[in-house]
Amino acid sequence: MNKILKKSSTFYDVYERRPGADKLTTTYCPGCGHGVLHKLVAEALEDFGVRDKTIFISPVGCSVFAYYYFHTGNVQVAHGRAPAVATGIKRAHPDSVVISYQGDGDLAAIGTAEIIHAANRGEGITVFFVNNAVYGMTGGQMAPTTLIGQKTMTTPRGRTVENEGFPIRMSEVIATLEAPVFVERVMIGDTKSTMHARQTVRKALKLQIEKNGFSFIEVLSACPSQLKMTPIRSKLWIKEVLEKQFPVGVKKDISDTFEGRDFTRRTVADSDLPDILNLEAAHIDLKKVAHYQEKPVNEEIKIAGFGGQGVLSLGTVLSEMGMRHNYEVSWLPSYGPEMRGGTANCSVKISKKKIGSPLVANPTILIAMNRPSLDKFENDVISGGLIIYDDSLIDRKPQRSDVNIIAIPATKLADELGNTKAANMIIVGALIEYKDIMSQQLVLESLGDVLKRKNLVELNQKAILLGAEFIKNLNK
Ligand SMILES: Cc1ncc(C[n+]2csc(CCOP(=O)(O)OP(=O)(O)O)c2C)c(N)n1
Ligand code: SF4
Repeated sequence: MNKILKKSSTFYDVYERRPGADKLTTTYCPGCGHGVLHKLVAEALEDFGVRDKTIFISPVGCSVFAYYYFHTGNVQVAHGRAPAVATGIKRAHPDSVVISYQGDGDLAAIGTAEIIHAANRGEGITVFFVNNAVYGMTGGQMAPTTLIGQKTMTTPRGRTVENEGFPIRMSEVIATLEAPVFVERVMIGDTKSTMHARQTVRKALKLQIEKNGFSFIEVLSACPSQLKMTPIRSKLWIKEVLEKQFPVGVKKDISDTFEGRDFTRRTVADSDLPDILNLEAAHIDLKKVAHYQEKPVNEEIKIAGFGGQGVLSLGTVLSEMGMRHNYEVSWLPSYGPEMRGGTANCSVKISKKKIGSPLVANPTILIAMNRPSLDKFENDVISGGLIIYDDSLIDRKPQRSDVNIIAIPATKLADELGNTKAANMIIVGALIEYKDIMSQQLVLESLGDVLKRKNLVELNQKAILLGAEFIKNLNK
């Protein structure tokens, strides 16, 4: 066993999380730049006394197992997503030190959008971008930073501009943005360049600790295994070849004038919540709804029609009213190309039981406000369910014989009332009269709290009464 001369306390003494018998060495190949950069970061975290408030984020790539080694908070994330996760963590824990540690496949290919936007927002995080010109973990495929002419597994004859475009200089790209505070490219090559990288790592971390500045450190790093070179040769290659394409140096530094940024969350005082959430309006008066508390209500409702028929607001009114009756509710709109002309629909659940998913695949109640909706959803209704359809617009009867069917000329009745748009509330009135799952009185009283356009409250109250009247007449 090799003797370890000095190991930063930021690393675990024994890598218990590493599977297998070997708990003392890392998973990195000999000569890999990741190991050296890990040491520089670990040492800085120890010296700055921030190990216990550091959260290290490792996405997919050879460094995905950083959590075996770093005795910090660790989050492993999906490929390319580290800056997005770092954003969330930093915003939730503004006093923590958040490190997004990414490879070139991760940051400059699958995760390009995440890094650009995190940088552009100036998140208070430190990004270490390991550029080894290749995908290490998966066996040496071309990365966005692979050099022209470089042979990789996916460019066996060498990368060409015509086929794969130019290598992307990420530091230069990030430096063009306004928000980043410090952007530098360094390399882990000879001792001198590694010692300079050490200073840069420290500067970047300090900038986060003291001012919450966004910094981006690109590290030219060796991947001897995939470059098919010895460790020594691969370090020379960084200096002699890789650096020609990716010149080291500071690309942007406004750390002196940057005053710092406060990521502390703005919180809302408890006393303001009722007002913000309009809780008074949503207050449940259990006395008024006592009759409904004993009923085993469990309705899954699909409401469908043309965009513009008030399909979504029909669903909103039902779910808002459901809440006022102490039911569990969910409301899920379906926006799609069909919003313009074809069928729009929404799913509403109203239940005494907790709701797992808001999706309604097999409705207990289908409200069809146009023919395409009836055609599309009729067969989904459960046996014994209910179909309510607007027979002033739909020119066919439902075919099902195992469900209850109510034909209501909602649009015609609404026209007679003076506003076609009230057809949806006529259906609400009919539904609650037929199913007796809500108090008509309470629905009428609460309508003003739910509807956005207050001048329509009276009209809609009349529509609800009209729908109920229609059902009563059916039963006579
Ligand atoms: C969504 C997704 N796509 C692809 C992969 C396969 N994959 C694993 S690591 C990797 C590339 C890693 O390369 P890089 O980010 O350069 O890190 P390195 O291994 O060189 O340190 C890829 C494509 C994956 N794990 N997840
Ligand atoms: S494959 Fe390359 S990047 Fe991955 S551990 Fe080995 S040397 Fe490092």
